[in-house]
Amino acid sequence: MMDLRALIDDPSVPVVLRSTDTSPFGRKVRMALLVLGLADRVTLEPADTLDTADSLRVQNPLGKMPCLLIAGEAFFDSHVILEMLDGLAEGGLLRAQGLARFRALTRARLADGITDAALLVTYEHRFRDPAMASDRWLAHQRSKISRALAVFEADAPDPTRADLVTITLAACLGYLDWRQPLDWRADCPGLTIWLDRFAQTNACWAATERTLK
Ligand SMILES: N[C@@H](CCC(=O)N[C@@H](CS)C(=O)NCC(=O)O)C(=O)O
Repeated sequence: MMDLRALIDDPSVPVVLRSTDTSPFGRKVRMALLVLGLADRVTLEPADTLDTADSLRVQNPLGKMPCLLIAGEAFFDSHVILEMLDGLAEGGLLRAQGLARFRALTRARLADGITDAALLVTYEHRFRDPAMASDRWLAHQRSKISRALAVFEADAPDPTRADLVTITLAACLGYLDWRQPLDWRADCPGLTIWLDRFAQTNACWAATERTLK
């Protein structure tokens, strides 16, 4: 069986990312591809998670994007994909070792958890009749977002770097700006500046801006 490196190096092997350009988890992967110099190797193929006929549901039975297809084999979720890409690029996203590595992985998961909670707020509005929306559930999710944002507000990573933690946090904040589950900019002035700095110094930010407004 060919190994991953050989598959990626073989231009006849298709590498496809199933994701819309609005998905915050997909944006993480797209930013990572750019940072690691792998973007040209991957074809972006949008997915519709609500379309029962979309092959995404076969590729990832959970019906979630992003999903990376290498020679037709599916790899998900975004954590797995980033780990795979990082390995291919010999550690460009996460150079830390030992305890520092697990601290960084935990921080990245924290930022992803904000995005997860924000998505649940979005879905509560999207899938439920307004009269049925649970204020208690929405408050529960918003409190996760607030607590986790406070951690980053108190101790933000270096915004001039594009690594696992900063990419994950930037994708998360971009999603909060779009979907507005709460007014994060009012609560987190430091992170507002942080995102500006990240955007100014890392070309992967502008290059992955969603086209849908
Ligand atoms: N933990 C997953 C989360 C992926 C996820 O929730 N993606 C959203 C779009 S941003 C999705 O596919 N939602 C459709 C659904 O939940 O059915 C990851 O990191 O990839």
